Amino acid sequence: MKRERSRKLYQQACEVIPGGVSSPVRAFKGVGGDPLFLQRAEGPFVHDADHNRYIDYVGSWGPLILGHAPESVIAAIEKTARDGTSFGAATHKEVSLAQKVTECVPSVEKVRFVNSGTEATMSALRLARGFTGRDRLIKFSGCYHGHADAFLSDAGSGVATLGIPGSAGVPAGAAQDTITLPYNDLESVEATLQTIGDTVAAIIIEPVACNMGMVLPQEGFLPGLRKLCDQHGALLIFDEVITGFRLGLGGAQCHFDIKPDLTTFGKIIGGGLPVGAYGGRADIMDTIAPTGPVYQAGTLSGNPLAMAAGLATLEELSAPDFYPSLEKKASSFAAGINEALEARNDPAYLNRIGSIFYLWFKPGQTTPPMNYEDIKTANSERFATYFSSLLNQGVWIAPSAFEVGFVSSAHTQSLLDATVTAIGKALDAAAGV
Ligand code: KE4
Repeated sequence: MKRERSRKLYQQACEVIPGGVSSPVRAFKGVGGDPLFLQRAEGPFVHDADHNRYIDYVGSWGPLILGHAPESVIAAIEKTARDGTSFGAATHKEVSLAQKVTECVPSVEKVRFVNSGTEATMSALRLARGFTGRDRLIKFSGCYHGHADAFLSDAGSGVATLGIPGSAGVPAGAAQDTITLPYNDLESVEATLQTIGDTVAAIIIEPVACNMGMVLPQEGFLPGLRKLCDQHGALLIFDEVITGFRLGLGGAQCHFDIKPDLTTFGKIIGGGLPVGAYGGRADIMDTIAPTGPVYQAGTLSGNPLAMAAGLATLEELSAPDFYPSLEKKASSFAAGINEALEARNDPAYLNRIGSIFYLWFKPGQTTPPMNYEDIKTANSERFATYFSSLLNQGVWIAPSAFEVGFVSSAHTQSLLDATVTAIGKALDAAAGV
């Protein structure tokens, strides 16, 4: 495939944008070569600047569970835009979306909208600190909660992709209150809380870790965190920026039947427009200004345009057969991939939950990864070859061994079958690495 225009755009971009990208993980540093510049998309397809078409499993990193430019969402955006995009005032659309979120997620009694997942987690942490009067935070290696100072130690996603321990520019004062522990290691959490439990404001976790590749919570881990938080008076924050409305209308917390104190959202609730949110117990949420002393604000928070896109998206997701139909597609896709893996003596391990999937390039592995240390033992060169082979076959997956893939409702069975064939060829190409 020729990608001349992408290459030229990348050269121009590097003159005026750091690294030529607006977010580091897009820069292809984890797979080599120049980043793709995309131009348009529809349904399950994206098209690059050279008019090459790809079946898309990045889905803009999670928001596009309906695929690109779904008719109902575009119509809602077009209609709303004609009445104004943002007023900097309260509107009925944000009330409607807040009502929808609280109906779908029982632990969320009140919710505040912001403009990104980072804003959501940053605000939830400040709220937890304000509500408990404590400063410390426990997070888990390989989890990514956005780029606010407190979350960047040993983080996943772009931080992992670049192979950096954290970030320059984070003052010691901001990082000293963050304790980072191994995912699925309940004993380390228990031991930590036994020594400093009365100084810990919150434990934040991705209930399914999707920024170190994919690591599922082991039996007892999430209930154990719930119990420890109750014992020590810390708040449990579920970062459901990826899993929220992805694993079902109730997200991972309903899937695992665990009730966090606060939940953060992003991606899907904006339907492809910039929306984040944090919500939870009313007594905690009422600590947020103007009803309480914890300050958080935002010029474009709750703007009618983004609210309309989110409402139209959740409307589609509320159809009774939406998730069962998506699960049918995703499980059939996974079965095809596992067949391809078994036929090649398991060069990688497939992890999947719902429409989120991840290939861990650890040959001969028959048990799932438990934590970030496990994930990092994968063969990253093999992944890079696999990625390039898929790209040249017209399949677009995340350009990082620490990101997951997404099936959308726009992916047809025939496209998924064609992708399984392409994956087989990509595994063969990577076998020699
Ligand atoms: P944003 O600020 O990027 O909207 O959301 C931050 C965030 C918070 N929590 C979780 C669990 C997340 O996955 C994210 C962002 N996800 C990454 C991709 N895995 C964003 C991609 C990027 O940084 O370009």
